Amino acid sequence: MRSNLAKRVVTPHPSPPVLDANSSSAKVSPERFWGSYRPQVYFGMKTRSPHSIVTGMMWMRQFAEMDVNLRHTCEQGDRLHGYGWLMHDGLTFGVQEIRDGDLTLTTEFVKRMGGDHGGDWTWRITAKQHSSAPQAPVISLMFYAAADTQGSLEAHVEERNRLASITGFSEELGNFKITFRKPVTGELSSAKYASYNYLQTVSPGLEKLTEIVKYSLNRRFVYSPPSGEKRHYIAVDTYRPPHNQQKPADPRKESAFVVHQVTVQTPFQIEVLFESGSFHTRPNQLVASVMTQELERRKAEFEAKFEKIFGLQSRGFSQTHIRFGKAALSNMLGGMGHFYGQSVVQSAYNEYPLLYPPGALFTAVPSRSFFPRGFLWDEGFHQLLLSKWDPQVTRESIGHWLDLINMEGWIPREQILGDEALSKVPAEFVVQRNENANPPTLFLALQELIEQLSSNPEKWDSQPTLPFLRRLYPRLKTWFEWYNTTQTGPLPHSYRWRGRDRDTNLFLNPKTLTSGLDDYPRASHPSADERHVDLHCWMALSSGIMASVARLLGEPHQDYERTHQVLSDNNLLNELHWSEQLRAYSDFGNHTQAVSLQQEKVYVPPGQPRHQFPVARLVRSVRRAPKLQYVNALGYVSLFPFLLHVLTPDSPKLEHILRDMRDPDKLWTPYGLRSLSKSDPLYMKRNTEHDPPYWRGPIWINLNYLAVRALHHYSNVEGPHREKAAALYEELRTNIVNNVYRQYAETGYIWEQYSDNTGRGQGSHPFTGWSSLTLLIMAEQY
Ligand code: 6A9
Repeated sequence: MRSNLAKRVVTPHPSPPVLDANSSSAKVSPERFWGSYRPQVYFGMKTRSPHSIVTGMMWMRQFAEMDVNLRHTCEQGDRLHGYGWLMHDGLTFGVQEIRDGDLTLTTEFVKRMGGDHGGDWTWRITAKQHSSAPQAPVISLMFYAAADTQGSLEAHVEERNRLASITGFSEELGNFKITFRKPVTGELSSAKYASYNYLQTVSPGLEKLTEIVKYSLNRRFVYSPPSGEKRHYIAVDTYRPPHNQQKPADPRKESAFVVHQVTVQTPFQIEVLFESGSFHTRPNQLVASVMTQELERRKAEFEAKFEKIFGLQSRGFSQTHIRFGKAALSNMLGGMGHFYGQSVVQSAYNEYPLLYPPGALFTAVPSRSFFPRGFLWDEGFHQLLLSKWDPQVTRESIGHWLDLINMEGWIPREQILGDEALSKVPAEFVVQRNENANPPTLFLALQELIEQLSSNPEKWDSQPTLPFLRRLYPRLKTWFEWYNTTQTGPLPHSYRWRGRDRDTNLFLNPKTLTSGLDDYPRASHPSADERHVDLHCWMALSSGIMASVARLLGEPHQDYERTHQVLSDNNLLNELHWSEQLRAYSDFGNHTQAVSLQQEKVYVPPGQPRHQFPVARLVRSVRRAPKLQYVNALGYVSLFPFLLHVLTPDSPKLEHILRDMRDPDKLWTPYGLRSLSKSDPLYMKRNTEHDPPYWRGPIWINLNYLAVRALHHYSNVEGPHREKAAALYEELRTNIVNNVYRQYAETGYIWEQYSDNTGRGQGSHPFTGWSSLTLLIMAEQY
């Protein structure tokens, strides 16, 4: 019995998967086979396969003060002045700009369909110097192809060290050829002086590519342009593993890895072509002026579609605002990744963590540098934007996520799939526990798909939604049931997030990572007596969408309908969550406000030197015992009944909510709504000495998006608060758009959160996950 229970956490859901096993293959979906699905590198492409041949680019500056400044995976530590997609349609092309010191690299790709393996593509890299320094920088670009346990690569060298092309074969790509063209200054100019080097070796895994290149660098090469001094430069030579790495690699993982290095002075332009062997009817090569024409055509199509969908021009936005809007969309599309691997999971019935069944995930990522992987509740927000551009992307993303559900109805919250993803995560964050939820925001994205379907059922791109929902439905039911049974609270129709930190003595307020709002204040003493108002509202929303989906499919919907009605009952909500004292909605639990972090007392015997004893750490001191009561923290959580439209338009509570929102001593700032009231005792308080405030003041765009959307909603329905909502809508919308835009213009990035004090972007960057919802706010699409 016990062993059966222990297996449940890693047993897949029994219903047929939403996506056929070959749905991402070159045969079934050729136009989405190749893509920039490696958001964790500055520039690279792969196919939507479990073990794709990957291609990518590294670069470094020669003769620089800093010795080796190799760039490859997106790292905040590289301190680039900005990088990201300016245009990307998620399908056929992309244009990215990278600013590294005074160097600007433009990386463009265009795909061309043909043959049976996803067709061809061409990259064009344009390098320019930004400043007017006397010496134009000399740059090395390192283009590479690497296999991942399958497929072969063969290097073709001409003229001494110049790797002219790579030919290769893999099951999914068939035969292919990658050609490295020589650098030119412009499309019509002839070749310019360059030095060439290459590396041909094997890698034990894709996460090791940077290291292999680093350990193969040698400065014995001489750069000697016709009209200049001879200088030694750094280039790939032979790979010599560091001494401490004598461990023999797993031979099954050893895969071909080939690097082409070209060293050349700016300005220059280089093209790299991938040609599929099965493409026999290719009219010409996608290079030079043909490439330029293709790019221009794609850009024009992109512009037209962008304006048609988001209408920024017709809303009177400036050209710079429009460019920002395009970047927001393009980075979310260009941040789509395809991952494959196994989560590490644990249930109460496992002594040790287990490996989840291997699975694929096609998903957007919150941040290319800091968290280039899938996060469950982030994805619902991502798809709110992407569904406007390409609902097929949304169906495929949701399909992939729901195909990762186990027989219990649980989906791991953070998806760390494959060695590359794993290499970015500290060990203590890897294991995912099956008691733990994350807000079911995918229902928000489903709601959007359903609305598109009902508003325009004939539209070609919403037609596949109905068959999609039909396949999704058995899994969706189990997913909803999982929340509705495992996350229930102490009273009927109440809910409680699981997975709160138990080590109460170490944290000012134990975190609730599962809610997505990490350190947002909850009951000071986690217990089974808690009830959480945000989760109540998520369940009200989800049951409503379940009812709509069931109705659309002609399935029994009465139970969902009833649940939705009960959870939306404003009287019940008030009984469970309205705090008269706070005059706001609130969590309830075993709670005291009388807590603070204090230096732990360290006993030093008289006469002993102080420094021989451990440094006192901060621990929580509780001055008054907790009791069952409302938590009375005012912030995002108190807004949920409004944010998710659970309140009826005539609810008298709306008046309080709108007033608190507009109050600068509480939630209002000139840059958006802050996460926690300025008057709350935990406002901007650290949780431990190492843990700065996160959801305790700063402005987050996902919830600001919901707030603007809710204001829009309440200003469009009859009710006593309609005008107030309309006025706030205009103000809040303007504040958010202006600030996120201004920060982007000033810093080159879209950020994880914004300071409530100065509006400055902070946290990880680029963060083009939900912060990109600013575009929907500009476009007034909710
Ligand atoms: C820790 C550090 C290289 C935190 O956007 C993803 C999530 C959100 O879902 C959540 O609501 N972020 C928010 O509170 C970022 C979580 C990052 C955890 C990774 C490991 C990696 O160091």
